[in-house]
Amino acid sequence: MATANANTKGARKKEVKKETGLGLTYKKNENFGDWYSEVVVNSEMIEYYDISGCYILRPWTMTIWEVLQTFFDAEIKKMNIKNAYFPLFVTENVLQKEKDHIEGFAPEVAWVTKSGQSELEIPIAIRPTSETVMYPYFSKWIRGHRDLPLKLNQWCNVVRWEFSHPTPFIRSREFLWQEGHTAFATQAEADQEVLEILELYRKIYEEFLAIPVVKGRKSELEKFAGGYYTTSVEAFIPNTGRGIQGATSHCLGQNFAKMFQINFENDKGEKAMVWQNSWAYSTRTIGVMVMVHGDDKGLVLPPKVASVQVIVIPVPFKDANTDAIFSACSSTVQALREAGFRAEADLRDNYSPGWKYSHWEMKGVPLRIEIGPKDLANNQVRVVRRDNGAKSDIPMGNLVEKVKEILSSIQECLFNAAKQKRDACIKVVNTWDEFIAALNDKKMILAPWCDEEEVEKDVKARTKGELGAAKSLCTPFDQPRLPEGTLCFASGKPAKKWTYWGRSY
Ligand code: 87F
Repeated sequence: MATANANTKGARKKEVKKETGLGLTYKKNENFGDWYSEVVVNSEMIEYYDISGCYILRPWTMTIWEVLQTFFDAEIKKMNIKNAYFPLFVTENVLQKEKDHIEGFAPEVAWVTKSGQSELEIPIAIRPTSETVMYPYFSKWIRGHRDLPLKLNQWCNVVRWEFSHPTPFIRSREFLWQEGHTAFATQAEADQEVLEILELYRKIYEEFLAIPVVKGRKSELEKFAGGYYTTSVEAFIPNTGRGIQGATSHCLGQNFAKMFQINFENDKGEKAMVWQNSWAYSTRTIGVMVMVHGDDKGLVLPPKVASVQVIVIPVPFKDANTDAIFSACSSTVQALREAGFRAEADLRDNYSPGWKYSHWEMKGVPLRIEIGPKDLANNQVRVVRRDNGAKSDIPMGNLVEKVKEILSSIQECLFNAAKQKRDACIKVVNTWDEFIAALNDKKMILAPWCDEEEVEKDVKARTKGELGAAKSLCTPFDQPRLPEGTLCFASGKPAKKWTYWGRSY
């Protein structure tokens, strides 16, 4: 009986999907990979393209990117960082200048070898990152200490010809990012900027995308090989049990200054080398947001980044006054827009209210307002939250105030829910056996570590397998107390620090 019932329910659900094109085939907890692909396409964020690893970013995506861009761009301008734009192409000669560090990356570099039918005399690379593009000009532009600091940022695309499984936003062959490149007279100034930028990245994740992150330092093995030290914000995807590097802020030290001869005359008249940083966040941020907040109805957008924060839907009923309902919807949108919200009405007459509910739920709009005859008569609107489905009626007179309250509550609830889930995935371990058990249990593992490169290599080797090896994610700045005599979980030597470990993207 129960089975038959479930079957009819299933059949009905499929029918609805066929009729309306709405609803997801996959469940987040059952088939995460397919669920993710379905969500990014059905929510109209992404369209697949006929080159593997390349995706069309549709307006629903780009408006999110623009919100993050507007915030970050204003913040770095306050820090007196200027925007510039350098070319997409780089010659082999210049790219090879960085050969020590480019070595590992070389297979990912894409080349232009032809124009029309004729071979180029020298092939030209497409930037995978812009150190080699920019730093020859840093060398030219920096002469004396008065030319410092030089602080540039560019908003651009980069190409990395990945061979591992491509995933929209998370691992694509072309992506959008900002890359900041700065040069200072002293290490102290560089050190300070690394942390200031990292704090902006934390804000992007926690305050805009409602995703908890850990700030910390990368191990020697995981840092940018060309740099001096790397800091990052690390997020976690509970469904896959994988950590994900959210953004990085590097102190490059004087390595590139040596390579590219970026020298200056200091205030004592001596020749000195600059200290450099580089830092970036990319459209990957958006993928992490989809993975963390999405549910079986589709995308869930935090209000602060949602292209549409409030969708207003008319609910006409039989012989009720349809015109009055539609005009109430329009004036509601107008009032919300005047108050600074991103609001829209869906007044299309070829879709039912029910279809519209599902459609905007799929697209993750944080708040839905329904206006029907009863609401009109009572001078109120019905509001429904996307995050928890909670419904309430609010008097028209309190509209703006209430919507403001509810949106900030949604923003807060999304962060708290994500944090609770993430925290439930954190496992503190002390021994190798506990480590392996936690790894199999898809945890983000905090373990005491001796901080030796060979030991990290050994951890990788010992955990190699189908799901990929475990590696260090970061050493959190916020360190729990390390009792004296604590031993490394992997080597048994004295531990120096607590470090996060896990599988990762
Ligand atoms: C792929 C191909 C060639 C990463 C690559 O993180 C070179 C590279 O240098 C490469 N993938 N990297 C490291 C990028 C380091 C650094 N660049 C500026 C950043 C922040 C922005």
